[in-house]
Amino acid sequence: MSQPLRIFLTQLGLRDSVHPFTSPPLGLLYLAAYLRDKCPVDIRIVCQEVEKYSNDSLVRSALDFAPDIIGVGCMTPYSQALPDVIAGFRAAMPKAPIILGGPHVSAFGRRAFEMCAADAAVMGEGERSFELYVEAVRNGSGFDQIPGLLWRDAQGNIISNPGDAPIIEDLDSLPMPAYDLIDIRKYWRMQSMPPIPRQRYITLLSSRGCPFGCIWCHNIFGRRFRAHSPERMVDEIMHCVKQYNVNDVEFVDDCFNLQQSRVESFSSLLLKKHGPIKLAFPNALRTDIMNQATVDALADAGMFFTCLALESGVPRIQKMTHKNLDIDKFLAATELITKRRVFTQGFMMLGFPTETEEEMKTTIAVAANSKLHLGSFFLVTPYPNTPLYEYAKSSPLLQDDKAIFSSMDFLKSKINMSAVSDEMLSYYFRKAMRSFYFRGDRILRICRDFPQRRLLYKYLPVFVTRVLKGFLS
Ligand code: B12
Ligand code: SF4
Repeated sequence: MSQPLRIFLTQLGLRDSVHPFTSPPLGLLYLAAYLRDKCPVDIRIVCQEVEKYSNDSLVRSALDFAPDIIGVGCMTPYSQALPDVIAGFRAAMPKAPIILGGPHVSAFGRRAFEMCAADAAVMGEGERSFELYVEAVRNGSGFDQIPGLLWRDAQGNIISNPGDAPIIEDLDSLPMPAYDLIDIRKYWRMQSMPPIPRQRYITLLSSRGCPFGCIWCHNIFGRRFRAHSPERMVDEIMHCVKQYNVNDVEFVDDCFNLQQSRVESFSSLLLKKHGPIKLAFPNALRTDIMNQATVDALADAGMFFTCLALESGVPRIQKMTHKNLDIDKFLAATELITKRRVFTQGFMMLGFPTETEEEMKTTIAVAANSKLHLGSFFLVTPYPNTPLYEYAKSSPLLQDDKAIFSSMDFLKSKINMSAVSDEMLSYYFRKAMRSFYFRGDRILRICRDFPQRRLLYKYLPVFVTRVLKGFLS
């Protein structure tokens, strides 16, 4: 048997006050689990954010491992570090090929690749392409047969292979994410997506792809919905309960509840095989397809927190953005969910193309009058490879790559496509917080339903800052 290849996988990112959240690097855990099932490899995973490594320390930690291949993933806000980090890896380990993947490269494609000196890049789902790349490095067989791969030839020319990155049709055929390659306890000491103190959770992706086609949305996993079976989901949870004493599961699907029957079968199987366990949905539930049966099934199985994405309270904008959410159904489902004392956080966006002042006021009012406990308002931000980005190209800011990278943040986007001035947009962005939180009934419901009431004091400074932001506007 050949020597195992040594593979260093890292996710770039530095924690700051704008991005105070972290969760396990599920993409790298899937890649590692898949690869080690296929061939002899020795894999190390280093999450820059969790280790609090500077770019130099990250390069040193790779050098200590002496990898044969380096794989790097990141999201767009950290992508400005890519050229330096890749140059550091290259200088320290000139023989190790460097491959990029993950959300940033999936969104920016060739432009992300051109900006740094990596050897190859995968756009979209990574398992199969990464396996093919590692095989090609091992066999010295060349990269031109790997569909959709971007790579540099010996002369440094960029080659873009035809086709798309191959995807896994049967998700149950994927091994469970390689949690054994990270110290999950380090993540438990950090704040995850739900604004609730928690310990002993894992992140679970039970499906890939979403058919809804909102114009701002990423397309990492395609528009076709593929899902794990309820059996596999329950097995994954029970495995982590046994191995890591987990008591809490955080779902990061794009649309967990697309198939109601799968949701109900999962909930009843979980209850049968394990009993209720804490379930959080910081990203994953679509409200206008929820009904009493699914709400009850999830609440009985342990759902204690969910995010619910309204985005806009205006039917014209729902239609224009292809989100097509039925606002009345959103409000009805929010009520059903909060009646079960599940803590909720709404996601709203301001600054859609052509959005007027009246429409912003409507969204703020719909959210403020809803039964949501918490509300987060974001600025509409056009990411490449989305229809919204095509629209936004009319903005002069999009001519400049630097401006694009520094603008790709939902909290401080600099690309205003709405019908109001920058000042007005900024005013309503802050006013939204005041209108949402400065309500006695909401404050009472937050105090009553917060999942860890004795720790609520920890979040008081956050609430106060949010409300004050509105007053200071
Ligand atoms: C959980 C999550 C987070 C977590 C952290 C996730 C983590 N540790 O990776 C937190 C809460 C910290 C977070 C924060 C933000 N997030 Co977020 N997040 C997600 C979410 C919901 C799930 C991520 C996940 O686990 N997916 C499952 C895994 C299996 O998929 P994956 O990571 O993409 O990995 C696959 C491929 O990308 C590829 N791959 C990944 N890495 C690598 C590396 C190599 C070498 C290769 C070959 C392949 C490869 O293979 C993997 C398996 O197929 C996604 C949406 C989604 N459905 O993916 C958004 C998403 C990734 N986030 C997004 C954004 C924009 C943000 C924020 C910038 C939001 C903001 N405030 O403005 C911040 C950024 C903060 C930061 N730290 O950078 C965007 C990213 C777009 C982009 N161009 O970067 C996404 C796609 C959602 C969206 N709205 O479009 N997020
Ligand atoms: S429903 Fe969510 S995941 Fe699906 S396209 Fe819209 S924003 Fe993306």
